[in-house]
Amino acid sequence: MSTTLSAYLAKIATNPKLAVAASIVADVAAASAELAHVLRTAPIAGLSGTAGTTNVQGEAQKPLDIEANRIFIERCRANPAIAWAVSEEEDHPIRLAAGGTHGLLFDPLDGSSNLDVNVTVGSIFSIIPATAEADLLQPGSAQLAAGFVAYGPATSLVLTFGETVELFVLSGPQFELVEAEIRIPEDMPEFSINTSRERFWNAGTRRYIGDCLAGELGPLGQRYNMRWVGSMVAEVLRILGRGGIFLYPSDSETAKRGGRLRLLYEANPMSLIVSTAGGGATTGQLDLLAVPPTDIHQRISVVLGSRRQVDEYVGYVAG
Ligand code: FDP
Repeated sequence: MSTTLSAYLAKIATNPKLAVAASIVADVAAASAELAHVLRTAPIAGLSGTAGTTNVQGEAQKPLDIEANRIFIERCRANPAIAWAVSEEEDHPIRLAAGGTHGLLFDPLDGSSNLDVNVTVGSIFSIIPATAEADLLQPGSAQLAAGFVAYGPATSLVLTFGETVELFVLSGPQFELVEAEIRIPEDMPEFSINTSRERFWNAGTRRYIGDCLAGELGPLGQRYNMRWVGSMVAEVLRILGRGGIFLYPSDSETAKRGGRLRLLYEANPMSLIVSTAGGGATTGQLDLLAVPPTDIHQRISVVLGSRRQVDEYVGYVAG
């Protein structure tokens, strides 16, 4: 018999430390189910192209970025436990319930440059204990739950409360459990990096990818395959299913901003998921989950995937 997300969350909620986080996950899942429908019909509804506005990151917003953000925030407002919402699309944290105890940090629509070509996009979220605004700046190890939704051929929800990682798929109005206790396979020689940035890479990244490309004739002794969807949710979903390594390291062009990907609502939730599934997540130097944030929109170097490959990469960066 299948397990619904609601039944799964009801079980999680019997742990008093996670009961509130479970209720927030239910709201995120409802927002995602609504967004999945909006995405499927967006070209018919005229929600394509760009909106003519930019977000705090200076990136062009699309009508769907704005709509996804609206859907998420509307759901957040309905939950009295959410004191703060942080969104990629909002310059500042949004103050929600006065008596709230938790923060929800999210990227409502990640990989949105893929929208025009009908390739997988996603939502990424992180739930932390937070009453005061300053509580939003906690390292990833403080997360109570994290997850992402990939809107692809199926709408997949990957979820962790820090003990195990589960995969749910949207079926009609509800998510159903498809795979429990996911472990990242170790033996997939597959890397994922935007190689058009090679001239900006640091020496360690250059040597590591060079050795991947050398295949069975190089020091890594294996023939590597490459994948780059340009949508982090799709890359992480693939790694959870078959292993490999994903890299968006800080490079000479992005270094002044800290990197490309956002720490609080991209790197941290993905790192909790990957680490809980037995993988590794690093900046190259530091465990990603240990990085103390200084800004809600902080960017960071991200390398994650199968433990052995991530450890290998760290060795290359260390020289
Ligand atoms: P996007 O800007 O389209 O939202 O979050 C940033 C992100 O997508 C990731 O999903 C993706 O992995 C990366 O940027 C794609 O970067 P490139 O533009 O360098 O391909």
